[in-house]
Amino acid sequence: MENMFSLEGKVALVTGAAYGIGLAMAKALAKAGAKIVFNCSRQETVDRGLAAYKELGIDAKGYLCDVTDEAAVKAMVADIEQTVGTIDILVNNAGIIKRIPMEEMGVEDFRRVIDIDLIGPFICAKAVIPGMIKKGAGKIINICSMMSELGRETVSAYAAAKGGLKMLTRNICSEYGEYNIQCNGIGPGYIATEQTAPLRERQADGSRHPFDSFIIAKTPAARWGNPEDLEGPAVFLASKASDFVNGHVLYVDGGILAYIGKQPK
Ligand code: NAP
Ligand code: GCO
Repeated sequence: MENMFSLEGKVALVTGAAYGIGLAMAKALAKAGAKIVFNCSRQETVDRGLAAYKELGIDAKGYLCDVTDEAAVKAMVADIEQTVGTIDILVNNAGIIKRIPMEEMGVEDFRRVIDIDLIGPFICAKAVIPGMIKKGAGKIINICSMMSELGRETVSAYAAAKGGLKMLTRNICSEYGEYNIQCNGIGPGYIATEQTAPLRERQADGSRHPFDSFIIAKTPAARWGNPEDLEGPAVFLASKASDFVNGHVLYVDGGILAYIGKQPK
């Protein structure tokens, strides 16, 4: 059974994996035996990630590469294939959110979120698929969201991107399943990272942020997720254990999607 989850000899590219959910998943993939490569769009974040992996005893390779820059992504993948090996596992984790009421949101802001959260995963998947076809196997894991299923105020661009990412996941499954490439999604619930920090900020009187209380009431687990909650799902979808799982989005949300929510006291 253990071998089923082994990633020994595999090369995993985890985009945006300098901290947060990406770092946690990369750490787990490394623990299962994978060689980790990651990229960020800012040098200081690449450096932050390299220091974090060193601290964890993981010999990761970092690239300065914006996932929306197709030429840069192609060059990064070519360099990885030359210096590390064919990419066996791609985790499309890099992503941003802009919380702006739609009627106030500029089209450039909307476009930037779509570029990073949807077109970036397309660009990265397109770059690694030829190598996976040549190798006769591959795993692509797209990091979706609750917003792949649900909307809420101020996140129109993000929800549109993550909804699209769910369908891109299903389409890669449909188009490349015959090459033994499995493409699945992970849909994290509300996870305590820098991206959601504004939603958890303590109020001036020390009380919980209203959104924090809202999420606690909407989650059967009655807690925010931690990046570590994504470790097992990532190893499962990256390993032989999921070779017949394709086009699926695995929600790791503490049960939010199944629950109407607790009646406020
Ligand atoms: P985070 O803490 O904001 O980290 C995002 C990472 O992506 C950073 O390393 C960032 O580094 C990188 N990144 C951003 N834009 C990039 C670009 N254009 N090219 C390359 N790298 C880029 O985010 P997180 O909370 O860990 O979330 C990670 C993923 O999970 C995202 O796709 C997010 O949408 C998704 N997600 C998060 C939650 C949650 O509750 N936190 C829930 C569901 C889904 P640079 O800025 O230096 O590029
Ligand atoms: C928000 C949050 C969410 C989370 C995540 C939920 O503002 O609603 O940032 O979008 O990031 O995507 O799954």
